[in-house]
Amino acid sequence: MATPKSLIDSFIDALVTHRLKRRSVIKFAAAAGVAGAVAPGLAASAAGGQLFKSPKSPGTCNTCHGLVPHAADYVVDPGTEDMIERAHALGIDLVWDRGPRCKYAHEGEAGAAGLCCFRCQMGPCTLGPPTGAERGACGATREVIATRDLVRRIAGGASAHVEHARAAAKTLKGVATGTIRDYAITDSAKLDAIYHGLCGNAGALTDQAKALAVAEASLADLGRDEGVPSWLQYKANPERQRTWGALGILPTGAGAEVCQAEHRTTMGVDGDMLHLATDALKLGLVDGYCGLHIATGLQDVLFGTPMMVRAKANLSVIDPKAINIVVTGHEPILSEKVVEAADDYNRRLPPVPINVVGMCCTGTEVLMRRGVNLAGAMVQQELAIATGAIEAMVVDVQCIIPNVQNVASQFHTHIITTNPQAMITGAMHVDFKLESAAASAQEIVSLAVANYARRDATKVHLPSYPPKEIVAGFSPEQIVAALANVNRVDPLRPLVDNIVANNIRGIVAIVGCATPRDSFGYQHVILTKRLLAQNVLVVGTGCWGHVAGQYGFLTADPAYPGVGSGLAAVLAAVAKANGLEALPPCWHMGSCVDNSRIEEVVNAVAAYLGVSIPQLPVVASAPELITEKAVAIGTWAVNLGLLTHIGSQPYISGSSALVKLLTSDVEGLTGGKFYVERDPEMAATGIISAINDKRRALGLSV
Ligand code: BF8
Repeated sequence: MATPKSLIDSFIDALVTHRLKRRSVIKFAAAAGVAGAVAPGLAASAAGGQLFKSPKSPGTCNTCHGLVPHAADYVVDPGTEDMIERAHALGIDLVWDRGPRCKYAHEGEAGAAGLCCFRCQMGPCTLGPPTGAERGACGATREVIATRDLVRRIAGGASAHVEHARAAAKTLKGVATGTIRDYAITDSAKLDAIYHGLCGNAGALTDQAKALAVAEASLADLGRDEGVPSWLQYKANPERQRTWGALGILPTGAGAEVCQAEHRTTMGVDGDMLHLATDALKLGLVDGYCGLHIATGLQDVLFGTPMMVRAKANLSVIDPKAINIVVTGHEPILSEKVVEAADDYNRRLPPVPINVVGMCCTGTEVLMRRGVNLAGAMVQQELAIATGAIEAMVVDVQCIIPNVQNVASQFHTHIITTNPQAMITGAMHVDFKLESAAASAQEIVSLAVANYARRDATKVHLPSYPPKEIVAGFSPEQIVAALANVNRVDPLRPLVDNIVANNIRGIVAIVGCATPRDSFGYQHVILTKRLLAQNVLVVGTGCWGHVAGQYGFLTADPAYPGVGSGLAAVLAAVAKANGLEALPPCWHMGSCVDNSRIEEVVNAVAAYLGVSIPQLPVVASAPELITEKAVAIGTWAVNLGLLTHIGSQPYISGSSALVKLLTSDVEGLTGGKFYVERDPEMAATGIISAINDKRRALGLSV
């Protein structure tokens, strides 16, 4: 017999099948008061996830699927909405449509709470409401099961950044030894700075010798079995290093730490929540200093340190009159060469030129250094293909959803994988080798050019909304250079003085993914807006940068719409000193590994004021986090001593003890803690309040 819930599901299905606009479905469900009964997958389809039940106390999965007021009606980028409608009209299901698929997570409320364990063949075990069990087959408690899985997620995220760092280090080593000839040392000054930071001042050496020493020191950090990573000693400020040492969380090499984490969390090894949680903190440091910093630093040496750059952002950067290549993933080692090969092709003035556009963090890397236009965030990959105008989507590693191949199979688009660690069933593969990088890039470009003949013009659909003009490239070097035009002798002074004077209330780093659980970019935009209005300087990285660009937060508008008067005046003064009409209200600092750049700024401000990082009016936020990498970065931020806001709990709410540890008690250890708040309006209030508290403690006005 049909239940009310199944009837509603059928109704929604019929509506979607008959191509009613998803917003109509959302509004109908909301008006009828049946939101909570809608099947989760279809709710995600209809509402981007906001039709789930209201947040409950820790221990229920709804803590990560709470109702966010007004999210359903919010349009960040009309072009994205247009393409979602278009994809649905073509019968293409998207990441917004599929939604979470764990039965126990959403009906029994255990999976999302971290209470499902797959660590051995006696299970799987589910604790909590679905089974009533409080211990697994081995006796593991809620605390142990939830913490073990959190450790594994952080280890997964850290390993992604470590492998990214390894690729950069191997490239630099090959350049230094001459085995890799398609890359070069582009930024000698940065190389020199890193060399002295890692290896000390060992006399005058050639760039090649310095590069070899830096590459080998970096690779040694990944492989070391004892001692602290040299990059941690180089980049982390002394107070933090002392704090971590006293806590016993200083890591050794990345390989050893990730391997130990896997070992500790396998069945029947570490059965103590606190002990496991210290491993989580340690892995956060592995992420920061064996992943993020190495990747950023060595990529700057190879490809240049970003400086201010103009570009455009949103799906409309895809050009229906050009051969379009999307580069997506994370490592610029590939995309830099693709951009070069496309430029070479275009220099021959072909009848149809190539238009390279970027997505995800690879897109951000080539935006920051080359001004390549941004097509969109990770969740928009399917939409880019649905334009019907993409000849090749070239992917390297991380955040490439496998469904891109399903969507591509409905068009002429080639999905081209390039990394032996990242294959996709049905996709083409070009074996990208560092030693023959230029040739591989040319092969990719040739595949795209040949594929243009297969484009079906009747399937091409681009949103009619023009791209946003953006300004990016805010490396610490660029920030200091811009401030130096205000005060050449003491460049940081204009920034610090304005913080002290409360023209800048504080700094918030908004980073990380864009979730498909809400309307695209909703939480990023609301949070950013509210903070700007309160004179908070917002810097950011990752998929936030795509949302920010598409909404207009990276547009240099001399009217500074929505920006508090104090912050607007500071931005205008810095712009004027640099001969610019305006600066963007938010400063885009790069890809997710470039969160390392944010630490550089925070360290500099702390040193200038003579205080520790936890004392600063600085907060980190990942309102829409998705990936394990984001969890690892968040843990690193807590280690730095920052209040770290996240918009959903990382599958730990089933253990109230672990929740208390990470959202409260850990502050007594590192000075930082997690703050979980799904509603961006509430999050903005909470973040401003925390900033004000820090200001008061420093004796500053609020
Ligand atoms: O590293 S922000 S969805 S693209 S994980 Fe991925 Fe998240 Fe986007 Fe870059 Ni970061």
